[in-house]
Parts: sequence; structure tokens; C-alpha cells
Amino acid sequence: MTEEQIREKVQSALSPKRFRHVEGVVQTADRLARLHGTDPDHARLAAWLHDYCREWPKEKLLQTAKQHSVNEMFFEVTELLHGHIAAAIAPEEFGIADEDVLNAVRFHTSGRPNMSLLEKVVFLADAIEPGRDYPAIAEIRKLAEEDLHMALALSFDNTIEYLIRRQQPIFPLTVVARNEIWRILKDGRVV
Ligand code: DGI
Ligand code: FE
Ligand code: FE
Repeated sequence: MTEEQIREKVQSALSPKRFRHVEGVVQTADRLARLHGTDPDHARLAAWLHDYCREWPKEKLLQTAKQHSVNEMFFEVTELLHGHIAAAIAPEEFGIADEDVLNAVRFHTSGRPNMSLLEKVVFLADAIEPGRDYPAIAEIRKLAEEDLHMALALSFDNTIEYLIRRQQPIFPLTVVARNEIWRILKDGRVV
């Protein structure tokens, strides 16, 4: 499939508002990939796909997750399933087989420990695309250009704070990922 064909297929699966979000993530992922030295074509591809299943009803997400043997730990917070399902059906529906691209789609909501550079770029692009707005965004946008890990750490903290304020469950892997990034930053280790 060409990028234009992928774009049209994604557009037909989403509301206009969410499709504009996806276009914003594509642009931002492309720019961050160039800035931080990972493949912009892979970043754009993952960005196009990341919310392909975002508007599916919960029952369809759960049923498809079972069919595709998505690890049951991800059933616990259904908000996380849309990335896993998009990654599970992408080889068949879009002809995409690159594992790094699929993992960037899979983990774009929760993050995980040991994320690849591509996973980090897509995760942050989703958080800072031009259509997003929340109190910490200006700082995270600025850091995303200068210090990818600091931007990621603040983005994790921001998500966790938001979930706590709303009395929502926090997915354990997100906490592990958040702790890992802060440890890397405080130890001054380069990854
Ligand atoms: O799909 P998007 O809206 O672009 O953004 P997303 O995939 O990052 O997040 C989807 C939703 O999932 C959003 O409303 C926040 C929520 N979410 C993210 N991490 C967690 C979470 N919800 C719970 N309950 N727990 C989490 O750890
Ligand atoms: Fe999403
Ligand atoms: Fe998104």
C-alpha cells in the first residue's frame, strides 16, 4: 500500500476530528524522527496506524483482542486495547510487518520499559501534536525537541497525574516505564 492509500483507509475509519489528530501525529512524528535520528518513514507509518481502531466499541475491541491473542494484562484497562488491535491487524490490512513500527503502534498509549527510539518518538508525537492542549504541553513540546527523555518523563508524569485526578486505574507497565525513564535521567546514563 502507498502512504496515500493508507491515509485514505485510516480516514474512512475515523471521525473528522480524530483524523485531524492523526494527521497532526504524522507531521509531529516525522519531525521528531528527523531531529532524533530515527527513520521518518517508519515514524509516519506508525503514526498513521496508531489510532486506526480508536473508535471501535469496547465489545469489538475485547473480542478482537481475544482472537488475536493479545496478552490478557492489557484487558484490564480497555483504553489500551486500540493500539494492540491496530498492530495485530496491520500486517493483514495494511501489509505492514516491521516489528518496530508495530510496537510503536502497540505501546503508544501505555509506553513500556525499554522503548525503542521509534516507540518514544511516536508516543511523544501523540502527546504533543498541534491539536492537543493541556497545562504542561508547552514545556513538553519544547523539551521534545531538545531532550527526548526529559520530555518523555514529564509526559508520563502528566498522564499519571491526570489519571489520579480522575480516579482512574493506572496501568502497571506505565508506572514501570515512568520509573525507568526517571532513573535513566537521574543516573545521567545515555541510552
Ligand atoms: O488515543 P488518543 O486519545 O490519541 O490517546 P492515547 O492512546 O494516549 O490515550 C487513550 C486514552 O487512554 C486516554 O483517554 C487516556 C487513557 N489512558 C492512558 N493510559 C491509561 C489510560 N487510562 C487508564 N485508565 N489507565 C492508563 O494507564
Ligand atoms: Fe491512541
Ligand atoms: Fe492518538
